[in-house]
Amino acid sequence: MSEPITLRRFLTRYAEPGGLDPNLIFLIEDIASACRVIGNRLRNAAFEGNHGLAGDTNVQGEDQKKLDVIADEVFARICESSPRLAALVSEEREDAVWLKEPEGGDYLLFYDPLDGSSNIDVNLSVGSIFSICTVGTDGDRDVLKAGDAQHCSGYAIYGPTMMLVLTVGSGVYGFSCEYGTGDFRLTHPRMTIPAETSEFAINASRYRLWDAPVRRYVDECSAGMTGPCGRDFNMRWTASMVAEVHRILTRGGVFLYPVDDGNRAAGGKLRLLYEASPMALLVEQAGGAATDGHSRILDLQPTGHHQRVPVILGSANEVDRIAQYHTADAGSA
Ligand code: P6P
Repeated sequence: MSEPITLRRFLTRYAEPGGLDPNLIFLIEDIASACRVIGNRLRNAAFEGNHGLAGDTNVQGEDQKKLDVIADEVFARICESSPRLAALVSEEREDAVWLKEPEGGDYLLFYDPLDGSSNIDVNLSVGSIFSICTVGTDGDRDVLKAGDAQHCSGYAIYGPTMMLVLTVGSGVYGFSCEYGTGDFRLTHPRMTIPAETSEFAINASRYRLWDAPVRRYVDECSAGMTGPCGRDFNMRWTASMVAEVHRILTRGGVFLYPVDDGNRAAGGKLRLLYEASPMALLVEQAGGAATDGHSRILDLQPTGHHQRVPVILGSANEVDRIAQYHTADAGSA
């Protein structure tokens, strides 16, 4: 029987012809270790008194869950010793945390330590999202990197099975955490998103706030066989972007968190650097598409660490159809 492909074996032998930079391998392994620890802390939360609120708000003005703080500290503690890691940019921290004087080729780690944490206390899936870019030149402290500059992105999903899903630029690979050994073993090679789908994910309670193109799209999906789509659609909403993206990578679908009358002043809800960009890279690497309704997310030039953007991603034909509705709407303005 052929040897199982562990994360280490994948990174050192299969990820890229000629092998990845060993320092990138160290960093990805450290991220995997951090996610393994976070998974354990989630499982033991009830015994450790770690459910509920931390009693503070984060830089986003959101109530921090105890496990938001713990997950952020785990990421920082485990990853900060990675040899060529120069800085951390976390959803939970105002500013970048510089670990060393930046040198060209050093790595920058962007992460949302615990995405969807409102699901924790009700025992539903949550995740961690990460993205890795590099420092341009010695002394360069610019962390506002466009999505196309990412070397690696991925997520851990803490669900019935804990998985690590990542890309290093040549496809999307899913590793399941083996209970007992804690090994991440390749179980989902080359995850792909079909161009067509009949499943969409959006928080439908915001219907009254949406712009016309989004309402048009959702109305047509809801009309099913009786409408212009000529087929019935299903809807999902899990309140965790990681879970939505994982479902889409596994069986297709489209996820929308558009700008609306409730979040327009903030630019949307989801953050570009450590949510939208890493997920957009995964989705494109799997053959899908990711836009803000008009532009490709990976082309967007960030203007701030915690900048928010609209996100529409998943099966390419559906993302394209929604973009066409936005263009038609803009043309009629
Ligand atoms: P809503 C979680 O808070 C998150 O940032 C994403 O993971 C998720 O897709 C979305 O917000 C859920 O938003 O409107 O259901 O609270």
